[in-house]
Amino acid sequence: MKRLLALVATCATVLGLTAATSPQATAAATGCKIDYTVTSQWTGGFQAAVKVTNLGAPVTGWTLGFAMPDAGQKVVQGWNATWSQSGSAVSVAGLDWNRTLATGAAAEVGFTGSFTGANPKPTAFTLNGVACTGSLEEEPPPVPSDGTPVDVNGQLHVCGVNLCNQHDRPVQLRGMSTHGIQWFDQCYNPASLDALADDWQSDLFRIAMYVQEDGYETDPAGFTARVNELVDMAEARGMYALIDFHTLTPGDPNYNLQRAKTFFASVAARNAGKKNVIYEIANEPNGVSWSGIKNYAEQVIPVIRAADPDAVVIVGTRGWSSLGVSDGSNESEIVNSPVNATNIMYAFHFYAASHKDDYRSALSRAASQLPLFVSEFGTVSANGGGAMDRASTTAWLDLLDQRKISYANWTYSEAPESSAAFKPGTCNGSDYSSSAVLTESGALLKSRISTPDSFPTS
Ligand code: IDC
Repeated sequence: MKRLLALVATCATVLGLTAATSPQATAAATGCKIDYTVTSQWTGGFQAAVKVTNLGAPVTGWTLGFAMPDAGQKVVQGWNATWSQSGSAVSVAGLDWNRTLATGAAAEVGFTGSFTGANPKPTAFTLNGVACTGSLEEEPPPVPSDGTPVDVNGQLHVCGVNLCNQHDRPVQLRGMSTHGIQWFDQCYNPASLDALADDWQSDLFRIAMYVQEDGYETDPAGFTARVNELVDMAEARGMYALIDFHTLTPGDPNYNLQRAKTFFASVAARNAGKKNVIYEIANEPNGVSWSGIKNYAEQVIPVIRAADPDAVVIVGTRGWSSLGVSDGSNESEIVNSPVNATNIMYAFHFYAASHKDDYRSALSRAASQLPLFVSEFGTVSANGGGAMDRASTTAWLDLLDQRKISYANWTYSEAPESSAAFKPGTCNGSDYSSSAVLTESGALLKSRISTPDSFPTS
């Protein structure tokens, strides 16, 4: 017995020394759990999601290791971490914004890979060198709640940095934005809205009403009436309607201040009794300071509140709704000088092929301080075209899901550009449901939006 104890003591000393000299000495994880899912697979390639839950002490910096059992398996591109592979060993290091993991907290990373033989699940997962032997039990899939998104969630409000439902619990709305309704009005009809609600299981329908570019300013009464019609069509299908006053050029929303007051006084009075309406007062301010935007918001919000006191209002941010990042600033200008109003959120927009890790860091940082709503984003470049960036889009959507940040994708339309969900010509027909009418971006967004919601019901 004595000999055994001595042996244990020697081992402990050796282990202690090893820990003290290892580079991960500060990160004392004692265990971890892995959820590994192949999210899609095609000939020779696949995409996988890896969720690592830290079951040990909090870590401030982590490296996830695993082995690819088949010699043909290679990581092609990874996200939400720095990825490397040497032989069969894969090493995945956390980034600035996800490097801290409290006990019980999880990081979600993903990658696309290639394979030649079989594509077996990786083995020997470790977190900072400690084996991930935590239970590999599948979590029960979220139970879809009965009823439409509006039935289940009712009147929304802002609580802390979250959007909350009628049970005062955080929710994430996932949905689509129209293109400019002055150009693609034919795409918004009973069949296309049915497809959005039923096939896409969308929670949200953003109505992009441009103000210039042949929009609202050319026919205020006509555009106001059309927006109201679209609100009703969303309501009839249990979806939230986001009324977007789509200012873009000129970028200073104050240019449209009088138009905004007239428009919002009208739509807020008309829709005050509805539970499904959210107001977005300025799409993408640009070439204007935060104080200019704040000044605009503090004049428009009271007009809305006077008619519809309890609706959530979204305020656009500096630098094309980038929280100032695209102008070389950041969220601190808002944190230090927030809009003087309650029940508001701030817009953050991104285009996945143009905006990557530095924008994700900014969003991640800002999300713990400000209520954020991604009222527009694209899977492509900021000009609405170019190649879809699957890896970056997936990284973004994983991050938004993790933070329960609501989003609307640009666009639910047949515009001849890669950001559109439908192929050109779709809106001349009546099929909005088959996969044949979807673009690459449409197919990706439909697959993300149509997964079950797990809205809290109490
Ligand atoms: C783009 C449309 C394009 C149209 C242009 C006109 O995709 O067809 O010609 O507007 O202004 C935004 C804007 C949004 C842009 C989109 C893509 O909110 O209006 O739509 N984008 O450029 N911000 C970043 C990208």
